[in-house]
Amino acid sequence: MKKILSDEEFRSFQQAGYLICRTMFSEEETALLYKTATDDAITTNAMDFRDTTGKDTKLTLWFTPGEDAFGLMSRSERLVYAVGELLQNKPEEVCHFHSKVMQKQPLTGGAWEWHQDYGYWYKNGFLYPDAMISVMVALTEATKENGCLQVMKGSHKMQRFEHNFVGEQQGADIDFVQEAAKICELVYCELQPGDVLFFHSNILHRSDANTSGKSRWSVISAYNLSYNKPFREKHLSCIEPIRIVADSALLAAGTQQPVQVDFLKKQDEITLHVK
Ligand SMILES: O=C(O)CCC(=O)C(=O)O
Repeated sequence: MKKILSDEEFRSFQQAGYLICRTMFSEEETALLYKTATDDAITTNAMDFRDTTGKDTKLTLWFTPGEDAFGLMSRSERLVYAVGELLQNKPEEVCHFHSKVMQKQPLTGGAWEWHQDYGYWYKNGFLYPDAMISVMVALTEATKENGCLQVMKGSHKMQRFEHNFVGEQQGADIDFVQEAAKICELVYCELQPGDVLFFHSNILHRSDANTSGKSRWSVISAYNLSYNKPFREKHLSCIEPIRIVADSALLAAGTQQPVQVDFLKKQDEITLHVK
């Protein structure tokens, strides 16, 4: 079977809880994804999430991957196979929980508090954190200045911490975060367009507000293994194996397919804890 990641990359992910793969998407593919991020369907379904200082980040989230550029990206062999390798399972068992476009606007884009994705997803009734992973594809450059993702290296080996609302977001219990910070190295995951960041569902991560004049846009797909059946989640994409497509499908389809997907509405997010 096709192998996407080296043994060294696999080991690095197991130890650190994250992995950066440079230029997984070409310039042409990234331009196409960026154009799709500006599609009316994405922008009109964007929700604002306020940080504690009143700054907003825009987030558009959907569950079932479609035939549009984002659907073909998250269903591509390169991502689904890589996820299968990191979660130590067959690509046929990999399911798509949700994807989201994150837009941090110049100067006004807000911060995200320290959290674990499984801190949210636990509340949807998923039992196995090791069966879940997030994959960020950079659509613009992500730097310290424009609020790139920060991770606490190795923190995925710790437990799930309690998460509570901090403004409109949920943050991990600050006492645990402070203790974890004494032990774990803080890493700024700076990315170029087309780079991909894989991160474990239990790794502590956050991002700063965008204080620069440059936007920071990315798309994050969250994956789950089919055996990890949540008992409080109404969207079924997370347990339906992905219809994998060839890597070439993205460029072949271009922008022909409209983005017609099951977008999340803000009220649902608050009750369903899916972010
Ligand atoms: O994009 C960001 O800055 C934060 C994203 C994040 O924390 C998440 O999706 O869990």
